[in-house]
Amino acid sequence: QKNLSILSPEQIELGKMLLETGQVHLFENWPDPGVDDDDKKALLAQVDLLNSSYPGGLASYIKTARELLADSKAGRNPFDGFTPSVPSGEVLTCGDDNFIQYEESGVKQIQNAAFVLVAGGLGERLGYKGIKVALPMETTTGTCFLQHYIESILSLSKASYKHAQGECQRDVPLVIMTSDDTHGHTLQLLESNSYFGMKPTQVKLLKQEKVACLADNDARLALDPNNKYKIQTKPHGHGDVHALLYSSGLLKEWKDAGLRWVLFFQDTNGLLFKAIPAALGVSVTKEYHVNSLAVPRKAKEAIGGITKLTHTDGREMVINVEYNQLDPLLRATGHPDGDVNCETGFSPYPGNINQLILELGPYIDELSKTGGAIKEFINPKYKDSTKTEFKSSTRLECMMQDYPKTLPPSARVGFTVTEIWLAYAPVKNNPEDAAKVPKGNPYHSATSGETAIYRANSMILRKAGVKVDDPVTQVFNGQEVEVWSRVVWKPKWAVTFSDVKSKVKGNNSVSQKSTLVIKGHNVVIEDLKLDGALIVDSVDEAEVKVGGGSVCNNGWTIESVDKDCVELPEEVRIRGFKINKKEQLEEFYGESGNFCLKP
Ligand code: UGB
Repeated sequence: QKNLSILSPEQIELGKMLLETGQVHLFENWPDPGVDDDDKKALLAQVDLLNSSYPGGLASYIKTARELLADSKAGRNPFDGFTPSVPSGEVLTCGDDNFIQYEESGVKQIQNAAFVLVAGGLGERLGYKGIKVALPMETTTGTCFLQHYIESILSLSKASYKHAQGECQRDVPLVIMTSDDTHGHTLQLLESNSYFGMKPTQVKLLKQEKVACLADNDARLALDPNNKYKIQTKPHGHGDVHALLYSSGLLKEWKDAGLRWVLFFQDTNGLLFKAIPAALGVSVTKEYHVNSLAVPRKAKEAIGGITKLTHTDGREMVINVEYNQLDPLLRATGHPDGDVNCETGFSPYPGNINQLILELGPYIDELSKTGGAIKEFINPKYKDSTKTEFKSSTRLECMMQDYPKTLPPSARVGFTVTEIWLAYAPVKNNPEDAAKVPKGNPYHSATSGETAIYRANSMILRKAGVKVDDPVTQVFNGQEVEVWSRVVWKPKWAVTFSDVKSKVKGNNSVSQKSTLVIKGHNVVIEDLKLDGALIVDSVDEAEVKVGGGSVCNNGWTIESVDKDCVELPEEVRIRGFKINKKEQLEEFYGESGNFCLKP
């Protein structure tokens, strides 16, 4: 009461709301006016931010938190009444006719699409200090994830324009969701690299805010132990992306501009864009409102499983069930062994890789009802079995793949499974944790993320008719990986399997020790025998034919490094190897015309 005089009418309203929602402790022990006034105002400014950045405001946050905390204390299962079963979806095999057709229809639609990268996570599990999108995707060229993503979008849109036939060619939008942890560095990375070739107006950064922490089962907001005028906050999860897109007005803008699809993707999966065109083709063909990209998943692997859930009351949904919930759900519903591999060597539940394709119209309709709020969950760590106290404060969390949970039964929700080697190699785990992953399960480390790029590109070349040697097995940072020829190409060379197929001709071979880097747009490889390192670059106007002979040199070797060697950059240490560039044939064609690189 005494302090009302120092607060604005808006702040007084916020204060009332807090008192009505059981948050009196926030104001207890406030000194008289004149003491700490700026701190008191700062607390209410923080409350204002927490209130305005949450759909429904803080009162709604506290109400939901109380309900979920009560459920958690009572041990109530969020899947009560639901029986899981294996859903059916579209299964794609890279390079077959079906895949090529889907790719073609997907590429046509790219210019009607907007891309959304969720990159607010700091990557605690990876233990890397910088932002993850700045990490090199592979160290042969040193291209970082963000550069690869942007160049892929630019090349896909260029390929899409070819089908536009006189329609206007629009700049495909890219939204990046950041957080306080990643915003500044992401902007700096973009600005210092001229947005990697995108127009700055094409890229929008939306920053997610953290949410208030909760101190106890009554959902009392937790104060910072070192500052009684500050509420503790923590990330709310990638599910925030829906509310942010909605409140930014971008969805409406896109709809008015005639866009039809929104594609969501994560920060460190260097393979993803190899599967995007075909997956979008599936959305177009099957008219899916929601299409999740998935890969075969090893039982208990730390990615969610796509599951069909059928309720006793008849409700049905196809939804991601997180890996820590799938096993108990299966055990509780007549599968005593829980989450186990079937005869294929994989879990029958496809693994969610959080690449979602949403049809914009139905997405806006749904968000107009929900404001983008996503079903949340809470995961308090209790001090003991009485579940009365927490070890540390907790908060509500939400996941972007839970979007379909509120959809009506009429919504067309499907998924598309494709090979792991083609679509999924995230960089999430630090070397120590990766080395502990059970044999046969993916490491999801910087080591496996990079070697997966070489494997995928080599396998694609093989499918396109190139003779690529078998890989050798090597151990880096305690992880056994296949080392294939280091084949890397820029998206401007190829963004689809058909692109690759049309640019490799005749009899080509690549030995295991080789490195092949293709940077130019119109480069055709024909009758090339490669046993060493070859790097070809050109301006877009040049037509270059490479081949008709052998390239043989000492090449670029892949060499182990000690992960604890502090002199080495962190991005090298976390993969456990470096590329030693000994000898190469490197050519750049800087003007228009036809050229032949005949070794
Ligand atoms: N992210 C944000 O942008 N904001 C946040 O608050 C948190 C994260 P993680 P997670 O593909 O392997 C997901 O931490 O959440 C971004 C799926 O839930 O890497 O443990 C962050 O920057 C799971 O079903 O993953 O697991 C990153 O880009 C499975 O699909 C992205 O969100 C798993 O990913 C994911 O964050 C996977």
